[in-house]
Amino acid sequence: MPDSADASDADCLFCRIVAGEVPVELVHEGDFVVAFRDIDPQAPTHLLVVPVGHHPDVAALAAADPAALAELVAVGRQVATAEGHDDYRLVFNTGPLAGQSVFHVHGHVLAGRQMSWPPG
Ligand code: DGP
Repeated sequence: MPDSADASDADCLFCRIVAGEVPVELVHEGDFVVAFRDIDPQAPTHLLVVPVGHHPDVAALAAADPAALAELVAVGRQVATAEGHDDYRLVFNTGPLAGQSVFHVHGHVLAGRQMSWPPG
């Protein structure tokens, strides 16, 4: 799987979403980060913040392009605030055991209900 800011994987669902090949409800579209509504929301607000470049997980993104990770975190806050939420959870599932199913890094922005801890 490619791991550079310029690489796009034809088999990667989120690369296809970034390319506009799979329809989603976009809430943010920038040069480096996009955000869209999760197809299976786990909270009243459930958005995914996704870098345009293909990186398999958040650690890979941090190593390859820390500025894009900083932008992704900033956009996470921006889209939560835009939906009226000062409080939100930003989650990066990393690896199958942690619940990652799409191997193009994405932050889940969850808000609008009381969150419990520990997560399941
Ligand atoms: P994770 O399991 O952490 O890798 O999260 C992947 C998320 O992606 C999951 O919450 C569901 C979401 N998802 C999967 N396919 C699609 C899709 O085609 N459209 C949208 N909007 N979300 C998707």
